[in-house]
Amino acid sequence: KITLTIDEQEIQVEEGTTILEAAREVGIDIPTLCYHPDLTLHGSCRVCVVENLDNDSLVASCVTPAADGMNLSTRSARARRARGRNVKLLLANHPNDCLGCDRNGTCELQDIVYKMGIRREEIEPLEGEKRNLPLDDRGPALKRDPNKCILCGRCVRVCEEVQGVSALQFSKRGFDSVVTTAFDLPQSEINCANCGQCATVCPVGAITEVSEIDKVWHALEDPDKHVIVQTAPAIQATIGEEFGLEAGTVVTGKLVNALRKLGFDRVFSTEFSADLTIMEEGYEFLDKVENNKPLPHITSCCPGWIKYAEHNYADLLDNVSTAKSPQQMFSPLVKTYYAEKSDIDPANIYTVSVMPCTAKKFEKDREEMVDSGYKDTDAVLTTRELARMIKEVGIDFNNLADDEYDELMGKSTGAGTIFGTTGGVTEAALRTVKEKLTGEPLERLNLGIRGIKEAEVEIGDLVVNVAVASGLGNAAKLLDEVRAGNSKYHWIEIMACPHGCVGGGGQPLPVNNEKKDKRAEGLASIDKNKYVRKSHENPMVQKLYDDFLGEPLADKSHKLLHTHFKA
Ligand code: HC1
Ligand code: SF4
Repeated sequence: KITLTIDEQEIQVEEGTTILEAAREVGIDIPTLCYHPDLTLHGSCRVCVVENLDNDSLVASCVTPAADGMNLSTRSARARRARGRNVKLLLANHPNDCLGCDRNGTCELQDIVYKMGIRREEIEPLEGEKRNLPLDDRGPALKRDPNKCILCGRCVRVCEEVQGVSALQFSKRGFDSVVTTAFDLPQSEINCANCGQCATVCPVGAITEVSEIDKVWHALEDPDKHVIVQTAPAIQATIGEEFGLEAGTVVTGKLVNALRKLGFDRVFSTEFSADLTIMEEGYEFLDKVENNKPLPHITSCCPGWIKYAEHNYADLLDNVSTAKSPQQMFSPLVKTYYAEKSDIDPANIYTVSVMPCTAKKFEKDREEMVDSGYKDTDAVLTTRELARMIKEVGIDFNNLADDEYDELMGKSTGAGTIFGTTGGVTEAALRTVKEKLTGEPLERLNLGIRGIKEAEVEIGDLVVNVAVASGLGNAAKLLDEVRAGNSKYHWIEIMACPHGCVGGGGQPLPVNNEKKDKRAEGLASIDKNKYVRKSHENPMVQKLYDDFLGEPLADKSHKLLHTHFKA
């Protein structure tokens, strides 16, 4: 341990601790912008400078290690002036159109300006030329406004270090510096996975999702449209954050009630089709095992991972399940099965999904996603977008009574719920596979929550080696082994976002790993408390097979629930 003094407070910290971490340990909050707890250090924005009283110097606290005997001030006039000046210089070159910005209210720059008490008249003398760069708003999932970018590099780092995609880089120098794509191409035309991790670390409104709020209002206001909504598993443990609740607070009933109040005609759950995915994918895996087909079997429910695979691991696409994601199984069933049962013309049905994910916006626009004879999913709202709609009409979310999902496609099991966290798909699948093969229940696997996890699962005489990766950088490690022919795994689950969907690109901001852990715990608690926890026991899924689909992997299931991927 070393001893140092910060703001006249003597503290002891482990060697190697930065000044910023040391200060935070004793509750001193130094502002930061380029710093992010889950990324490597950068030290470029200089918003975290403090004064070293020993040698009258200013140091960036996020990148400077604390040293024994140091005497620092975070609040000296010199430190405050320097931080203020650095923030004002950022503002002098910023559009400052907070009122029209997606991040109004969750912007880290706005928050710092508020806390520092910076006033407009202090910025005006510094103002010079502003950037006037074109927006990249072609989507389909993400849009970039380089004029709002403060060059903190957090998006560049997450894309390279965590995702291993490197779709974004710094380009040019000085005033002309920008974060951009290769050859300045729109994000839709490059190797971007659409996972939106860049949007989750952006401190300002420079990278956000393409909004579909207007489209959804339009459908809700159209008397001829029958508007159906499905909610992804992860939403119920995260949307509460938008209304001031702790991360991981389970608000399923309030979520359903809010959607009814917004005017959706039916409120269903994607967990229903997550259970259905387990039936289809579970049988697909059993078929591969029983008939000695090539393994590992690799999951397909994450569209960010699928896009990444199409760019980087096209040679392994035959190992990837042909099962569509639960979102894309759900929507064609609405326009066929539900339409038939309810005697509604599918041409008048409008399908919306609420997803933690930006890649789902991309997925719904894939040209093959029209198996119902119509565009299967019409609109995808992120958790953040839905929260905005709820706030816009003044619904008092926290005081809503609990409501229940609609029948037919609203019932789900605990297996469907845990899809929303890394490891959940695998555990859900093996619950069903093991019971089908042996009649025995599966012990809890607990394959979450961070990085790569593996397990040996005994199913009768079989030993199934499973591996789970979240974050595309982690996925690449497993896939390189498969490619080299030295992977021992029979089953691999991949989710593009670290932690899986609880850490999705459309989730409430700001976020960090601790919050994601809590969100995952929230989902696990739902599964634990559910009476039915295995997909094959979902009565509504059984009814769907009895009344409409026939058997898993049969003709109709194949047409509506399976797909192919492009190399
Ligand atoms: Fe997910 Fe999935 S779990 S991919 O994370 O398989 O988005 O929550 O809806 O489709 O069910 C996301 C979440 C979600 C699908 C399911
Ligand atoms: Fe979307 Fe979930 Fe995949 Fe992230 S992990 S890209 S939220 S499906």
